[in-house]
Amino acid sequence: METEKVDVLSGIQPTGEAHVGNYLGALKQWVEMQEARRCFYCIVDLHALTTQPDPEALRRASFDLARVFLAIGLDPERSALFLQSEVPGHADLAWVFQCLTPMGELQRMTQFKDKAGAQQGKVNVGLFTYPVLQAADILIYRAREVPVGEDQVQHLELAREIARRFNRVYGKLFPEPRARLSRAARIQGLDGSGKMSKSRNNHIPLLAPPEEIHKRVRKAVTDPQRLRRDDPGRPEVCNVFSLHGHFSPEATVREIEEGCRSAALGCVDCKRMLAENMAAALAPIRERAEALDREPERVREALASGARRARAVAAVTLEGVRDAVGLPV
Ligand code: AQP
Repeated sequence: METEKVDVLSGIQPTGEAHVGNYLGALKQWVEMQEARRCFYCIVDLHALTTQPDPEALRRASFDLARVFLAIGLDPERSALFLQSEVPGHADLAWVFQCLTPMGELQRMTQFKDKAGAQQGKVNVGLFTYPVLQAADILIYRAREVPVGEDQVQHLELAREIARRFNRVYGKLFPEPRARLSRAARIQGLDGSGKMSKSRNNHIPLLAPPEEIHKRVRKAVTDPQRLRRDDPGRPEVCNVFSLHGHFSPEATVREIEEGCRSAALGCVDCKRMLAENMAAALAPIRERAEALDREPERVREALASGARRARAVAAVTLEGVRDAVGLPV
């Protein structure tokens, strides 16, 4: 049985199209991390069930995300790429963890409060226990590092607490995983309302063609105090400027900063430059994704081999857990 050591685990939900926030906040560093570490990356389709997606749409979104994994440069020979639901141990371990987790700890989760608030009392139990399943996703591989955006730090703290509690009650089995924040831990949405996310429709899809990137960037909110073309702007509060930092060369970023402050550069031109640079940076990813559309078997094979590796590691942990808690092994 394979018992490879897993350094890094991270996951992403197949609830629609991956966007620039997901890419800069998480996916980009997934690729960097696979250079020196053993990484497991999963598409968390069980988590997606909390939104009760149409079954066909869920299957399609899971496949599309796997295609994005390969298109951004994740290498299935190095990293295990798989669907969470293809490793049965995640849900089993989540149950054991649920029995160790006080309700009060889950009630404090800000993501739950945000999402439950919007659903006015109709919120499902899956959304409530979501962070426990997330803890199981990580701990079943005894992963030490979890690259995430800022929105996930609280969930990771809970995973650490669950690991400590399990170890205290049943004996040491789990390491405490660390969050690894990227330089782009919180990418703002284009409407300036908070983080970039699909549900707020304030995002730029990672595979958007150049025309769509231009269209979305054109509508982006900028410095609210810059009302006229001749008003000097404040780059430090401008979301378009902060995106330049991820897509434009350093020298251009400096020129934009000066141009904005002196009003020599208007928002229209600044946005056009951003859209052009973003489209150029993302073009190779979109082209690789289009090529993979013509070779879907490459995507399916990557997922199948990833799931085999993941199941092997998960089985070892689960056996240890069953033994520790008193279930037959
Ligand atoms: N705006 C963001 N900035 C930085 N990182 C982000 N991540 C998500 N949004 C941002 C990071 O992407 C990874 C995958 O997260 P996810 O599966 O939870 O994606 P998501 O949150 O479902 O994306 P959305 O668009 O925010 O979904 P909705 O709107 O449906 O809730 C994580 O590492 C996350 O931190």
